[in-house]
Amino acid sequence: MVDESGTDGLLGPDGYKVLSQWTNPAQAKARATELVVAHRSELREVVANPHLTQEWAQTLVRSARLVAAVQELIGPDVAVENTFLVIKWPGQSFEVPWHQDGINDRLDLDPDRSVAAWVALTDAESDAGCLHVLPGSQRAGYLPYKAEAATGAARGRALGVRMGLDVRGVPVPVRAGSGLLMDTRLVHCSHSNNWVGARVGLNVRFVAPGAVSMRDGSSPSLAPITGTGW
Ligand SMILES: O=C(O)CCC(=O)C(=O)O
Repeated sequence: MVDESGTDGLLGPDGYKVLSQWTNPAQAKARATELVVAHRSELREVVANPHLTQEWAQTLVRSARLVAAVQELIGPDVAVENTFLVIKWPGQSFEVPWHQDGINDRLDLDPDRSVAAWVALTDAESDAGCLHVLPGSQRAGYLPYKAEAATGAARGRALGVRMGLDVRGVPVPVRAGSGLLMDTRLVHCSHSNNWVGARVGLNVRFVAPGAVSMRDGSSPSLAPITGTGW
């Protein structure tokens, strides 16, 4: 198992919290239906950074309750560093490996100035490929990772953290319109969707000023949500 001697971080000992009703379930489901219709013909599974081009995502990342919950954690000035839409089609194998949201080949995020949100547009119960988390894993800090196999990388999540085969994690089922706030070091994964309908969720990395360290020394590309310090 991982060494857990580090700090609890912004989200306390478990490293995550359920965020109830950032929007109402009916509105979330209506959006999910539109996305399912738009992407059904090619069974598209991931869309990277929809907040840069798609109005629904620009609105979603500005949802008042979501932004207020993020501000409570990282302060008043908030920007989006990345978004990632995942559609898990029923019966299609799509495993997202154990990973941490705050580190990849391009950058790492200061866990005291950033937070990952996963927001559900459909109900995400255990059989529908909800997130599984390892509570307390954030205390180990960022862990070594490896690139996922080619199919996984094509799906846009290329980073896997090696975990023992016996590590199962805790499923966190949430309803449409709710979600999770996670420490950017929290190890999490999700399994395939064996429910009858598509499971749709958006991952959002929110940052405060100075949270992003780019490996090549460049400036991060951020979408400011609140504040002027950008
Ligand atoms: O939507 C999923 O099932 C996984 C999303 C996730 O873990 C991520 O984008 O970091």
